[in-house]
Amino acid sequence: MTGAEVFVRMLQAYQVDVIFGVPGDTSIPLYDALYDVSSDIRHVMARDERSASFMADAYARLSHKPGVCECPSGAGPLYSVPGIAEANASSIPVILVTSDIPLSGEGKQTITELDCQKLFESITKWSNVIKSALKIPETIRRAFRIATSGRPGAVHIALPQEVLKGKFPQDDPLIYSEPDCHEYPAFRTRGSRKVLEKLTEYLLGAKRLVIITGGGANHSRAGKQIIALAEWMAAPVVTTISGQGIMPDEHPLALGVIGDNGFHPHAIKAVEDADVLLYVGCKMGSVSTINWQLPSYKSDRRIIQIDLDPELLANNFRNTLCVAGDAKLILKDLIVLLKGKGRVREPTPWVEGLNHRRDGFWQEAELGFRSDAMPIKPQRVIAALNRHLAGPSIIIADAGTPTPYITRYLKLQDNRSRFIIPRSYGGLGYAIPALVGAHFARPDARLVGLFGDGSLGMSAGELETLARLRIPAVLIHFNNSCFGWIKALQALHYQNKFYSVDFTAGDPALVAEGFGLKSFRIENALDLDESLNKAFAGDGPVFLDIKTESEVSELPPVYSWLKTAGKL
Ligand SMILES: Cc1ncc(C[n+]2csc(CCOP(=O)(O)OP(=O)(O)O)c2C)c(N)n1
Ligand SMILES: [Mg+2]
Repeated sequence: MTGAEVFVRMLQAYQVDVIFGVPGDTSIPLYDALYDVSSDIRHVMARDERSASFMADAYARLSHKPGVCECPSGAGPLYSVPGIAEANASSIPVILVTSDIPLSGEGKQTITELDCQKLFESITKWSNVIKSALKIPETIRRAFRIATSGRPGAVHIALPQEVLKGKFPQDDPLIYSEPDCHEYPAFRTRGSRKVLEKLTEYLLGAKRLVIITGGGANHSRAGKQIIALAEWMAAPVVTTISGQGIMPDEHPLALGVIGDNGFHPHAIKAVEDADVLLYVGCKMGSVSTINWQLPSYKSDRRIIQIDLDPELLANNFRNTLCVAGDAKLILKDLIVLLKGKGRVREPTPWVEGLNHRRDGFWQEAELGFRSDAMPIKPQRVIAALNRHLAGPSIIIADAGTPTPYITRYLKLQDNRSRFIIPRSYGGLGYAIPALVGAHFARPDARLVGLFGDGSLGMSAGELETLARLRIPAVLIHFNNSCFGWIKALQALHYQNKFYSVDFTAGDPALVAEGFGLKSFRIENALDLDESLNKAFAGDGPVFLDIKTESEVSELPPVYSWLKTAGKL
């Protein structure tokens, strides 16, 4: 066998069913090996390596399996950086394979020569150049093990030409996978018994317990345990943006989102009222804590943090208790301990008061939901989307207008639905390619992407991929002819001195049509429902070009912005 064949056999052993990539001169031997097994592994050709890496990221987030992407030497690895960095920082296992120039060409001005190992060292858990075909199986096993275990993340493997073309003994017993690492998180760890007993004691002593879930709770698939714990303790649950969807939004204990971007005021109040805060899989970074001001300091407030990465424990706040381990296993054990020590709690007047505020919030929101203003208000778009979501849905959003509005107003009801968004770097141009990855991870779900015109400019090429693969996705394009988010910051802090933030709208619907999508132009809010009806009825991608109000005209729900403007 050739090294390329061995590599493909290893992917088969790991039950990889899809690999995202862009072809190049150095990838020919690899493509030849993939050609021969095309029934097992689907190669999805992207139009840009950045997109391929975003596809693998979204696939991994939604399938709970590692995402695999590949690209050719030089420009390929350079273009794939955004998705690899995002996956790594967001604890998503993505394995990037770069086919490389011959080892014999190293240091000789070979075209596309690049020190990939060095390039990826700062944005992966591990970057390795395989030097011999004989080392492929053990290296691929290490790659999967590193990507899926501990705090999951990205891994890079380079396959130079000698390795791809090198010889390997037929039917070698070394070609096998470790089933533990087919999914993530691999090798889940329980919490220490002593620490869990202390945790039980703190929770039983709490008068106003609030559970805060981050992306880690979703990665751990701890939704059932979060609901069980919340219901047993009658404790409200609030989430970060990445923690959204952990429980149905209509649940009386699901209070909403905290932090700077798209926050719910009643969720923030719950955190401020709490005497015990239980963080689950949350990094407590700048956004969810509003620059570490939430929660404000109170000497008698207990902060407890559960995280699988001990390095994150008590990193940003002074914790009363740190619990290292997997969220799902820890909560399972915790619930058993709690049930052994008392009875289920009844909701207190405090929780009822928070729910009363929540009802008031949603009543007030109706004003925006019903507004016929032109350009269309973004909240009206999200309210219309909510009406059309039925059954399992995957919602993917980009930075800009979509983030605060979808975070605040999206209502996920189906426990098979998920909302994903790249929150480590918030790179524009994620949603369109991510829909491709989502399609392969969740063929059962309806797909919806939300993005601004700035994002479209960065990812329009993948409209062709969506059309070529006939992916039934509803694309919601917020057309405001500017990098609105940045323009709003200039308005807010620099007296409307707008500089390099406006661009021409052109005709994005025509661009989408040109790539083979069905498209609709929507300028009037009254047309939203009919267009969404048609879009959801389609069996291919549909592009909705919606003229929306920019962040300059009405400040979006961003805590620090509203505070600066004196609106909080
Ligand atoms: C790759 C990348 N470059 C720059 C930014 C900084 N940035 C954040 S929001 C934003 C403007 C987004 O414009 P658009 O997609 O049109 O959305 P809008 O805010 O107008 O709704 C920019 C440039 C970013 N997030 N990602
Ligand atoms: Mg814009």
